[in-house]
Amino acid sequence: MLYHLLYGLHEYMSAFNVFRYITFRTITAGLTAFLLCFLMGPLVIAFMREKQIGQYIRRLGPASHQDKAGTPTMGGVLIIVSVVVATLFWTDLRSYYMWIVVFVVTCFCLIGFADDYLKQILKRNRGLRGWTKFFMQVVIAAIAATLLYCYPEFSSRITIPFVKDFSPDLGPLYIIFAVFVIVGASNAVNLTDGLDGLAIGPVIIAAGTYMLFAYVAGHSQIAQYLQINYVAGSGELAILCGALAGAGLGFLWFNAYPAQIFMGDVGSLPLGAALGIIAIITKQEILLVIVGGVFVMEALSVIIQVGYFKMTGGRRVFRMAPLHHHFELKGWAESKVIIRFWIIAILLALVSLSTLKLR
Ligand code: 57M
Repeated sequence: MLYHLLYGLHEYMSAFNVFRYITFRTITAGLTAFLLCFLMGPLVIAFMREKQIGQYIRRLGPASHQDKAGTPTMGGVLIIVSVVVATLFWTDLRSYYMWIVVFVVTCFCLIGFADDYLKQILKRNRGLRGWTKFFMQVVIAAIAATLLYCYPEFSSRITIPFVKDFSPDLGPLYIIFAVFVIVGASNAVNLTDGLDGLAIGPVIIAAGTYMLFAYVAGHSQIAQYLQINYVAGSGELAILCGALAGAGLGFLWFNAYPAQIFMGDVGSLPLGAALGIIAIITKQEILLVIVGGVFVMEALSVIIQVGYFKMTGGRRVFRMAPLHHHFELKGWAESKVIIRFWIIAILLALVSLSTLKLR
């Protein structure tokens, strides 16, 4: 909205030309989202405290987590509102891709909200049933994937990291592939969200990485120079990624150890889904396994643990899954686990960026 308003003024004053640039609008979107999150944070925390929307802590976890009982939760609302508002302020509202991402983020946020509402507000023992939640995620992801597939400018080719001249066309199978990426990413971020700042840190890093990929994929000359798939219009997603990173930093201010608020499913589900759909649109789908390597590690630890547990009738590979609990139970301090996982996320982001050259 602000983009259309302010850029429109360039006819009267040339200084307003600056709003034409994606780079400039990415910065303004990041700052807007950060400020919204940062300024609304204390109000949301106070509101959640007053309404007693505090986290229930399961007994079987590491003992240190019992001290977290009652920490306000559902802070994801703060992140998603900030991202959506900043995006609508600074992107070109005619961008088809932007609306697809906003659709996915909003719907996954509502699924997370329903789950949290049952658990945290109605104080039910469990939220939505696992399969109900999964089915809703698949339906939303399938709608988004179909809308993309039917968009004439969108290609169903996938990019294989580190491989130059091979970009297979999946045809209609691309829809199934995209659903897998979106739903997988959403649940992997949800599983990672078990220590203060553990999920939002790598989300910020991944958003920053995809901000660069969205920019280069949407720039015909740079895309041609780097020999990557050119996606006309994906540059607007750089602005959305800037908003994601900005809102993430604003939330981290309060979620940093010791956390004053948790994001809840209302935050973790849409954040993961956002990374998934952005990876798809920018044609860096498989690379998400590296960019979001921390989330993959956490999800794999659960699959291995549960699989082995069932196969052996109760034996475990890790002291506890997801992986962060394993290290906590080995005696690592919570902040050490968190910062080490962030270090891994930064290194993986650098490896991912190297694929722009190494092929
Ligand atoms: C959500 N959520 C946290 C908070 C957050 C299949 C199984 C492995 C599933 C898994 C699971 O349910 N994971 C999904 C993990 C919870 O956080 C809330 O949930 C939101 C995210 N969805 O925003 O609202 C707890 O995490 C801690 N936390 C922080 N700081 C934060 O910033 O400290 C969260 C955010 C919070 C708080 O303590 O209460 C969660 O862990 O519940 N299940 C598990 O993770 C359980 N693992 C398990 O049962 N493992 C077994 C299986 C696999 C065989 C095993 O290894 O033996 C663990 N969950 C908990 N305690 N709470 C077990 C220990």
